[in-house]
Amino acid sequence: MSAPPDGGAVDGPGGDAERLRRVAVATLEANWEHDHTVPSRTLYPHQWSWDSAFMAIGWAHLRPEYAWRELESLFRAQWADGRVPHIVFNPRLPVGAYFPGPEFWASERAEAAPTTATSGLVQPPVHALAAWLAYRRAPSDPARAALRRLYPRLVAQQRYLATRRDVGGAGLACVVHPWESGLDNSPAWDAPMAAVAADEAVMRAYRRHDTAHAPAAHRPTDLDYARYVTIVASYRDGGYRDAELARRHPFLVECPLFNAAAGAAEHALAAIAPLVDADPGPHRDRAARITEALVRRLYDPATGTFHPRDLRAGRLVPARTVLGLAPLILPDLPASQVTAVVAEACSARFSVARRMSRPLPSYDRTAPDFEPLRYWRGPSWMNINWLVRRGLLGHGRADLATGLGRSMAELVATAGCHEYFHPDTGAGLGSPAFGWTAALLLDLLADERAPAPAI
Ligand code: 9WN
Repeated sequence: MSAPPDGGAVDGPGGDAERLRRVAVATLEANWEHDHTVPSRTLYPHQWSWDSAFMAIGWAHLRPEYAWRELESLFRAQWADGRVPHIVFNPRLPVGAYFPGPEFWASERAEAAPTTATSGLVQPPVHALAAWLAYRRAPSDPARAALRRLYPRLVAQQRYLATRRDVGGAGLACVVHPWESGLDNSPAWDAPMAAVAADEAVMRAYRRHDTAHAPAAHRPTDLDYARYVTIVASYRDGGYRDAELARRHPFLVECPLFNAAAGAAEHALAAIAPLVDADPGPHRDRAARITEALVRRLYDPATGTFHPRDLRAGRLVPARTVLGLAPLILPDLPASQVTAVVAEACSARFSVARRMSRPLPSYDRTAPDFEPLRYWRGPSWMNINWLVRRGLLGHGRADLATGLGRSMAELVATAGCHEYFHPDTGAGLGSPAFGWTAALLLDLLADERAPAPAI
């Protein structure tokens, strides 16, 4: 698909948008698995937490009932303490379908875990936003009934993060593993990960599944994996309990994307509350507190962007990654931070513009260690672009959101529903039939036809 010369919508008279929509629909349908959507049949054949939220946003355009089945199946695996696990394992799959599998996580040994095998980590809490967007896209009595069932679970998810995970005591949740951020090997984690003592030899005891399906040069390294399993083992061996994390856990970071998602969740819950006879007031208060804490703890006026805070080292991580742009999704982000972060997005580091040839990379493209092929260290991803586009729209930058949206649609039109993309050439990387790429493309195409209001 070539860019419309007049800057018009992607669904021009050529019918490209319809072709694109069909590709997305076919991908999503092919990844549906009895009550959820797999991110990828090969690389990630189980249910992932934030993927499911993005899938629900896509299903709302196609089969709204699947959006609710998707979210409800995920929340059936919610732990008694409120955590929503980042992987829910499909018991029908053979051992070895994914590493680390259920035998490594051993969730059955943890007090708060459900009977279904899950991981013990979480992922960015984008689910309340997804539930709200799915409802708004296709309101109905069954949708409202599903919202009513989900609401207390969404509230419990937020409570878990706001209490047990507020290790820094300053009103932000911390992630205890890079997998919790969703941006596993982002350069944002290099400094805190370097402090995790791990021996690459640990990996001799395991077989990585990912490198059988994707080139090793596009994936995290063996040393990354050695640290990933070491951090999980430490958490798991303490029963995945969060008490005393500050004293004993090797990786503790306040992430701007994770906390922006938590803030957006409170805004979404405030919108949902009146539909389920609940009080929106507490959600509005919590949303305001999260935004205030994000600005106070994670914004650096010297760089004009947000950075993760490494709680063990007691400092902000200097890397300028796309995580720093995520607070744009907060409708109440103060104007001075909006201006600064939009400037960061439009800088040579991320190149957002009214007319842009490629979507945002995941990392500062001017950094010497920018790696255009390696996973979250450079490639472009649809979910992050989708979030930033929402943020731009919400802050009155429809001009930039249009440029970004168009570059996203063109990328998928050329390369297909890949997992991630080379940020310069646009070549498709990772899994070729990736769930959230398809789901969020459907949302983007619908939004281009009839823009939805912010939250
Ligand atoms: C570990 C499923 C998940 C995404 C993450 C992405 C990747 C897993 C992996 O795949 O992580 O959770 O095996 O690399 O980084 O964001 O949710 O699509």
